[in-house]
Amino acid sequence: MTASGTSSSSTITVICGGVGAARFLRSLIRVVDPALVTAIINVADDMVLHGLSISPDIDTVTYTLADAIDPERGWGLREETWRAMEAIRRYGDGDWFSLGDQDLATHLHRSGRLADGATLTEVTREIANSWDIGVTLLPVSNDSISTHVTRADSGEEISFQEYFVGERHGVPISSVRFDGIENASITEEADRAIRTADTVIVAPSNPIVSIGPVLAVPGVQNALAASSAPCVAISPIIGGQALKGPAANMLAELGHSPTAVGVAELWSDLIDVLLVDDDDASLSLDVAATGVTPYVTDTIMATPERGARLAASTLSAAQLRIGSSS
Ligand code: FO1
Repeated sequence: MTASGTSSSSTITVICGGVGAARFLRSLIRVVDPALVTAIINVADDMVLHGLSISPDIDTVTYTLADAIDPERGWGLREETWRAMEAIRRYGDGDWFSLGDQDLATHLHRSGRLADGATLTEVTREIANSWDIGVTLLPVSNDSISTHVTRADSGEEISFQEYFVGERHGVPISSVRFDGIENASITEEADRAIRTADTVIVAPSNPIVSIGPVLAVPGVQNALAASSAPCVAISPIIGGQALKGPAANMLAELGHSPTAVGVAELWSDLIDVLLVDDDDASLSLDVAATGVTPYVTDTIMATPERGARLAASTLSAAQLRIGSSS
């Protein structure tokens, strides 16, 4: 057994979006062997632009674990150049979504392999291996799913990236739809990783547009229901705010409480324990009232040491469920 109470060979499956999940995974592999960790990653942010297949959450996780991510932006590669984007303006093509010169190589490789008939799972494995990522990275589905949101002001439906990047997530929304989800299915690899994990963790990612589409993929709920592993989540909302991105606004706009309590309410059928930041300790009783066990700790991964402590706390929190059910 390790200091956190988990066996040194326990497998961990983490349900992931982009930046928050990537930072959590980076912290997790400071305290456990990366070979024991599988990340099931959202694909509903994916899009085709300039004919290229772009998978932002998969790439954010890959580049972060490779220590190649641009630390300020939280997406794309560090020491990036943008000459291709400057050149493409010549043709009047949109440059609202920036693809760095080195990052383009990833999209070119992925697009070529998909066109050759490879699955997104296969290409993701190839890219992760090339970057020497010890964690197993799995898209939740090989099928095309794309998040769309309805603008509350005009009623117009726009793609997630138009909302997130084009509008800088500054417009209120009234609904979210995952286009293609009905015909999508969980991959065999993701299904197995959820069913056989010793611990399932829901990363501190946007509950609506990052974790939401993963949980909505047909087969994911069945896999989670079939798992006897403890399921622990980390609240991405602290003091009514997300550390990065529109999660708090989206929760409020869609009628949920933009707090750790709102997150517990959303996932009360799924998770056993919710890690709640020290700042939100006063919400513990309300979290407990949803049927989810609150675990109050420092959830801000501002330094590698704090991240590692959060990862260790998450594994300790999983033992709470095991302890209470045995
Ligand atoms: N985010 C931006 O805010 N602006 C961009 O131009 C942008 C380009 C981009 C290119 C590749 C990639 O993998 C991610 C990119 N992101 C960009 C981030 C991304 O759109 C979002 O962070 C996620 O989809 C939300 O999780």
